Amino acid sequence: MFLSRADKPCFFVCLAASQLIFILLLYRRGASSVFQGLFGPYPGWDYSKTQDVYTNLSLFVPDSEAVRTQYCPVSSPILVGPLTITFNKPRSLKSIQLKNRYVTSGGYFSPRHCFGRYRTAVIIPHRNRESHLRTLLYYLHPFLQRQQLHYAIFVVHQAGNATFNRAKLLNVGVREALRYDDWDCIILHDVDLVPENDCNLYICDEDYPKHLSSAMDKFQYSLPYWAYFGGVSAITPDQFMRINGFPNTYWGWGGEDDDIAMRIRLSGMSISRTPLSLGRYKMIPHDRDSGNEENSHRYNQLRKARTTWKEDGMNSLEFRLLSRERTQLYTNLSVDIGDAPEMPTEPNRWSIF
Ligand code: UD2
Ligand code: MN
Repeated sequence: MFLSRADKPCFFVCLAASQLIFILLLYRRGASSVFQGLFGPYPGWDYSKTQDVYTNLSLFVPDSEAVRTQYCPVSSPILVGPLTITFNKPRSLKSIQLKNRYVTSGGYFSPRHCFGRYRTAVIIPHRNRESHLRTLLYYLHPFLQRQQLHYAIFVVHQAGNATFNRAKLLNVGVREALRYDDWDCIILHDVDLVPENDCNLYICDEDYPKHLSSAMDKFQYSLPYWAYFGGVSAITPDQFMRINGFPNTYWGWGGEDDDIAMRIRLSGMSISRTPLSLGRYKMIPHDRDSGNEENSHRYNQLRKARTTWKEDGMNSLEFRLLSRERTQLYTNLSVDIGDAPEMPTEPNRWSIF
């Protein structure tokens, strides 16, 4: 039966055409997005039933005599899955501190009844987003504690009114964070993105940089395009050095995330990605900030990224650290990263990025 059908040339044409369409879809939308599109959402998570991120957090409190003798389990016993996230309540630093009694100066936490298996630094680029920062801290501290990580939160604050430069701030954050501890994993985190599922672990993939915010509400919980790398990602110090860190030269909004995605491929790695069912985030709604206007040079910069990535990055990073301050919920690094240079206006050529 099969043999006789396969003999017909039309069978092979149809087979080839369907394979071509499938490959095109994978290329354009990303594998997880295509599978989800074809087969519906991955089973397992019901986001209509959510829990408070502080539920049972007190289970982490040991009796005072308890001594840590062993590593925490690979899988934390008190993860709850989908979380209730709301942005309508303002949060004060004081109230967040009261709810996170075991977070120590500088935004550090270590599980108290076992040794954290993973050491994770979270780096947040920041300017003029204090209320977003408080909301993120309110959700992120208990989220990370539930995962039994040894962690710290670093906020890299761009001082002054020069054009914002997210990628350069992240470079500063990584360089400075590595002075504090021997981190296994560095999480690069937009200030306005809140994870919706505590099983989305803030640990790194051994082989490749990992994109954690694969499904955001602002993109209807799907990837906007195949190589997308914005939002929240996880990278080991080694992987970060392999790509020479991030570009320092993207001033203003846009392009830097695509440059990073390109560096990852140019250095022989790929992007690993949290499945869409797990990598869900809510973004606190906001307008474009003044001082972070669209970077009109980004397409031209991206066209040259193939040649510039080796000389623009950690090996060319210059900044002036103005202060290091250990507040109760995070380490604040205030930094002068300079100003955008005058750039010649070149005609913008279309690019796939
Ligand atoms: C998208 C990406 C982001 C980045 C950006 C382009 C998402 C969810 N995120 O963010 O990762 O690639 O596009 O540059 O798609 N920030 C401040 N103060 C400012 C300006 C920016 O703190 O004045 C920080 C803050 O951490 C913010 C991040 O930079 O979350 C990205 O800026 P955005 O939120 O204004 O841009 P958005 O949402 O388009
Ligand atoms: Mn945003």
